[in-house]
Amino acid sequence: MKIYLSGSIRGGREFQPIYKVIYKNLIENDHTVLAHHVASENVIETEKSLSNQDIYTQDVQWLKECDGVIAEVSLPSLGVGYEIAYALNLEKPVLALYNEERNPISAMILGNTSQYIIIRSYKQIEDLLKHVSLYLSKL
Ligand code: 6IA
Repeated sequence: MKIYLSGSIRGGREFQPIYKVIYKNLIENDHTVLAHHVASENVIETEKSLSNQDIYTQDVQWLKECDGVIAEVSLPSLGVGYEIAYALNLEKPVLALYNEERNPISAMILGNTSQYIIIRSYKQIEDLLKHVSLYLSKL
């Protein structure tokens, strides 16, 4: 499956190690990860040469191509929120994950009634990976 991995970049990089865990899990299970740069330690450095418009155009193309979106929403990020809304409008299944100690998460996510979004909290990495695995098994 082609999975779009959505996580905060300019909204803060505190959760990058978590994005990397999700990325590695997806690769180990033979999925293709689109927008994998969110998992990279050096995204801000390595993507410096891209314009904002290049980034937007590429990411929207990947959202159209993907089979589903896994979004880590513990940090408030305009880009992640935008990507979730964009994917839901395309009727792509979205899994939104957040660390349960990071409340409050936006009501626009927690209160979202779309049939295409699943919202799950996690405490440990093991819980997060269980949510990922269950989501993927239903795609
Ligand atoms: O608002 P944010 O930057 O936190 O939005 C993060 C989301 O937007 C991610 O899920 C990405 O898919 C997308 N995004 C934002 N910035 C980039 C980027 N380079 N490259 C690819 N996707 C991005 C940013 C580099 C820049 C800081 C020099």
